[in-house]
Amino acid sequence: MKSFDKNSVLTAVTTAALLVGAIASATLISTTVAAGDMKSEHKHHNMQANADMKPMAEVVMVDGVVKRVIADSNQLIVHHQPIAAWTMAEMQMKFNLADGLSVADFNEGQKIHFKLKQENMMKFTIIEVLK
Ligand SMILES: [Cu+2]
Repeated sequence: MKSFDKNSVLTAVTTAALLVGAIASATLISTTVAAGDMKSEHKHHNMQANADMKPMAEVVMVDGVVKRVIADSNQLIVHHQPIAAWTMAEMQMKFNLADGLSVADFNEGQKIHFKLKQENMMKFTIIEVLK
């Protein structure tokens, strides 16, 4: 009866152990990222090559009502409807206006249907308004 070659058995065991280790690390990393808040949105994008999670949309269509116009910083306080793609409930938030959009064109109480872009560090910018 032919016995196992001890070296190849050892190699196989070592390889298996390394594989398990690599998978465990990968799992740990994705769990850590997923547990982070929305600030890690861009990390999700960078990791999407080997991740099976759905990448978060950067630009979404949103409905909302202008609650306040902040002329000094060209920003709007908007009460927006739920944003499913970002798992965000309806709420009031401060949004920046992209170049070409001016607070002068908005009024408190105005209903808007707009394209909202999310950038890293929770920066939200209205990039287009479709009335
Ligand atoms: Cu929000």
